[in-house]
Amino acid sequence: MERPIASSVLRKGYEVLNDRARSDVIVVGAGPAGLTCAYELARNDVKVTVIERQLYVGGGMTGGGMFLPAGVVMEEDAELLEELGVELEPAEEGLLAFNPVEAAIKLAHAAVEAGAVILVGLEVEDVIERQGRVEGVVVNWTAAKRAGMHVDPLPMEAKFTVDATGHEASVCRCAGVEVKGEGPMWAERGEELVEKHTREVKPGLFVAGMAASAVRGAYRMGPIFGGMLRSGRKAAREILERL
Ligand code: 48H
Repeated sequence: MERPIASSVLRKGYEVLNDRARSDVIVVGAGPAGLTCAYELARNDVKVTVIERQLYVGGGMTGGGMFLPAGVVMEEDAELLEELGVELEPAEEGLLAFNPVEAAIKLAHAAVEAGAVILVGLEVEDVIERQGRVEGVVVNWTAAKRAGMHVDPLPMEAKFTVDATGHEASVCRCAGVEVKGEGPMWAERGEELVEKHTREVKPGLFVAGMAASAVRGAYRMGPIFGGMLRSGRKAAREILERL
């Protein structure tokens, strides 16, 4: 049985990667903003590929607040989590608490069910750029990068790319977009501004989630996630208008 196991994995794995050599949209980062963006795009029949360098999905949301198994959203931001069947419990001052692992898994499940493909263990190390327009990304195995091996990467083309890499805003940095870095914490303003700063930062490249805050030097907000969900949705909607 060993040969058919190897052969099936090689054939199927190659088929998936080869199919993803070109997507409508590449979302970099499977945190709450990236997964929401991918879900919104995929449910509108967009060919969307999520690239995540870790072997897990959920990004920083999975760790809740300081590893405690809880995150919060404001009541007015609960719609998507409710729609996905995430259990929400009334907490303090109009906040709802939830289990972050449950939320991350349900967001990823929704994105995959809608048709998005999530590739893990792949790190974006550069962008493809033609005449000032971002036309996809350059990826390598996270393991090869961490081992410090010099292995040439492969390109993956897309009509639009979304930087949802969180605090690092690493795709923006690769694309030469100025990243101011985050400001201090001011939760209410941070939650507002993350959506406002979600936009196309360079032709073909959108920024969403904490990366959008980092680009503009906006406030951080701690383990509250409504702004990330709204930001992911906003990026998806703006891209849908352009496709
Ligand atoms: C492939 C990459 C690369 C790369 C990074 O950090 P995230 O959860 O990002 P968001 O914006 O969806 O959510 C932010 C939220 O989790 C958070 O940190 C908050 C609210 N902080 C507030 C505060 O005050 O601190 O997810 C980003 C994902 C991660 O899974 C990374 O592994 C991944 O992107 N990633 N994947 N190639 N170059 N860089």
